[in-house]
Amino acid sequence: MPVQPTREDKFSFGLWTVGWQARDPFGDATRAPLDPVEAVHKLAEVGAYGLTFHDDDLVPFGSDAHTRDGIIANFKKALDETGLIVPMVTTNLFTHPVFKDGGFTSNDRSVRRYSLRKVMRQMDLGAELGAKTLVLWGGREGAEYDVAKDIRAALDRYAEGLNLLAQYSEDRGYGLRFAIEPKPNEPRGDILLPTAGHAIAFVNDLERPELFGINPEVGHEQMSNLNFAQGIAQALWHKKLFHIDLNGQHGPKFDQDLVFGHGDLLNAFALVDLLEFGGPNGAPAYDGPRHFDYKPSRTENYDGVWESARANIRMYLLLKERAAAFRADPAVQEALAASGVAELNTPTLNAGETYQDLLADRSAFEDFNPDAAGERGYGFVKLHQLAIDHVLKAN
Ligand SMILES: [Mn+2]
Repeated sequence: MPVQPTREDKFSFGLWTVGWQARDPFGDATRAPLDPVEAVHKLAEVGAYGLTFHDDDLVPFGSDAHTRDGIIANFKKALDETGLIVPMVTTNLFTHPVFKDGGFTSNDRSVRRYSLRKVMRQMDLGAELGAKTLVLWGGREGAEYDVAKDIRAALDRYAEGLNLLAQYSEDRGYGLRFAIEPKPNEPRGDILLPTAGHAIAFVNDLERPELFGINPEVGHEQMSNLNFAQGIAQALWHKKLFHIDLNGQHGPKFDQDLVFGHGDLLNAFALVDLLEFGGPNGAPAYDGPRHFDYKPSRTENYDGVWESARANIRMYLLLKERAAAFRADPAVQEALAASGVAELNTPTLNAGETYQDLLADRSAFEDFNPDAAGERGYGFVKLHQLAIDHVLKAN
């Protein structure tokens, strides 16, 4: 199956994904460190258009200024040679012991001030490299013990920090958009802003809500047993889908970070169908990076790492092709009509109709026959089977 990625597909990878050395809580690294310059060249080869990174992915924590400048210069050279861009950057506020109780929401005020400075420094670098989005994954912003964290105070400090960063971006002319990445737990026992819904509600109460959206990750929502495609649809409805992390997960358990589509395949199909064809008249509903945030399994050597990077792209493009075939199939269009899917777009009231008009409409209630309407079969199972037939290319 020819599935050749192009730059227009906007596939991007985190440097921490392919660069993950596969150290886990039970075992040592199984792979040698990856030089960021090599990562740039390999990702260009596999068909990515972009590379993203935490500050410490590129420049090891604690490097002196001279070392930092050298690493950044080499990295920029590799970007120039390959044409890869940096659409998004993010900040590591979780690895060093100083962040053990969080960054923006640590009980220790000095840690909170240090965290803001660390993010501002990464914003400077991101803006210099042309990044449009700053992702904030607050993996340490949370608690294990309810009595040890004042959640409302923590949310005050979270908001205080984000408001400051937005002001900084605007004053410096960086024009960054900020995307919160929700996750329910891991590494903290419970993490603040655990789901897409929590994060959307939170960012709408910030000083500049228009600058803030979310960066939902497939596995993170599925760890909470939520329907990812449905959550993305809601994020789109709120105009808050600023970025997306694609990967795979098998339901509520530890964060598996599998290749995209290697978990819940049918939900991945629904997601790609939504992103690519869910806009007006079948246009894409999202035009940002298709960003893979996965971890090449610990069993893989570097050949397997690049194979798994390719697998993410292949899965996405195969599902896009399958969704296009699903949409184009006359039998599907017939089944969609029989199921009344498009009927939901018709407003429940007529144009200009008031509740007085509704009360006066006897056909809506007095003369309505709920028993007859209750006999309708919606044909959803047939429609869903047609979708699966297309995923399996069985039609
Ligand atoms: Mn994850």
